[in-house]
Amino acid sequence: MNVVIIGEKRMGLDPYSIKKDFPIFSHTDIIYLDNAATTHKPRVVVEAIKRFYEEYNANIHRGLHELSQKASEAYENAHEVLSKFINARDWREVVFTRNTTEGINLVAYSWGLRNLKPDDEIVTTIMDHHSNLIPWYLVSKNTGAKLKLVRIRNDGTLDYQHFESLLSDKTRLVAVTMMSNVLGTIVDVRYLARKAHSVDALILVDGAQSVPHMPVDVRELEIDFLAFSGHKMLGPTGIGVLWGRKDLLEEMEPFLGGGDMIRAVHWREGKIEAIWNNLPWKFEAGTPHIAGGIGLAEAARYLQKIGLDEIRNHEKKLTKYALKRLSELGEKIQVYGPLDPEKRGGIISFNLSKLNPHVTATLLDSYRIAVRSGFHCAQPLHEYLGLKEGSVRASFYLYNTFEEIDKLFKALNEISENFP
Ligand code: C6P
Repeated sequence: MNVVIIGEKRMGLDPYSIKKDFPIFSHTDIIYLDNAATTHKPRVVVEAIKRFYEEYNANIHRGLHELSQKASEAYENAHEVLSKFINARDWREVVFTRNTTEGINLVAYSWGLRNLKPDDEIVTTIMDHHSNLIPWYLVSKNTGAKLKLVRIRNDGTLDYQHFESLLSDKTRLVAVTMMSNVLGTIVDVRYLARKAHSVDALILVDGAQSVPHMPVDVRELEIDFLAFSGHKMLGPTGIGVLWGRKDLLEEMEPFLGGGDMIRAVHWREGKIEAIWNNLPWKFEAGTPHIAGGIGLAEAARYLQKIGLDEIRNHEKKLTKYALKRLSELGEKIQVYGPLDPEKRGGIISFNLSKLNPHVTATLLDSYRIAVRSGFHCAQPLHEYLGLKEGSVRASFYLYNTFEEIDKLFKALNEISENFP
């Protein structure tokens, strides 16, 4: 039982019992606060992958034999599970990619390069990850389209007024993160989607940090594309999702060419003639990460069983508590991002005065606390904030406890006393 219920009242999830579902926590006592980088895997995910390799390993869509049929069915079913996870209309709108980065690049190459012209504009934000900046930078270099960046306000939230001022009938795409991997800022994607559509632009959402931590419903958000990674939501590395509106995916040309993305290839009058496969296979060229897809579906089932609302609530409480404890360090610490836990996820970046973030992270490691330090693949944001050396980042998930936050506080307090 991972959710504590007293009488009829749900008391939130129990991270101590959740920890027992994760084999890694019986092998190490490290306090893991690096969940924005990647997350641990519950036993059910590891076992689903093991079952595939041990019991029905085969290639998909390439054999009439029993094993291939079974593998194909499980892999196709994984698309269905993920489509329900984000409330897509149709499982065929779910394309398995390697990760968020590949999903965004797929749209950049298949849609951006073919559709954008020199007068067009792409709007993204200063707090976006390199994965949602560089593909659009490349597209703008290749097409001449202009790239515009929305600022953030002093409290770390998106400057919606600035966004509106950048939007015009030249805007063809809004590419935006739903949660900053540095500030934890949650972006009102539905609002941006409505505004983008009002000027006939599309909206692509980077869901790498939001999809694992809160309910994300592509229909309710009224968005056009959503990319996210399996490894940040308890699934394996090397598998991710690009969801796209079916009519858009149908219109787009394939990203990669090869096996399975093709229905037929003919050699006629000295020329190749190719007919693309149906969605989603049109965008899944070559043998895919079959075990990864199966493992990701198991991760999604596990998260749904606990409940994304429960997870969001737990992280909100952890964040509120962590912000309070860190504020006890007073002048010795600078914490970035919104102070209101309603406006942010379980990601807190900070610096201890005068200490290089890598030094702080290394010292925390000696306390057996895992955090990340540096630019977190969001260097423009750090430059915008004047943080030349980057920041230290603690990021939480469903298995983190208040006790662990106390230990983080204690360690930071000792470090700041030793290195005033
Ligand atoms: N951020 C972090 O430590 P990939 O690497 O493709 O799975 O995810 C890319 C990505 C895209 N958008 C956001 C908002 C992200 O946070 C990430 C990954 C990790 O912050 C690794 S750099």
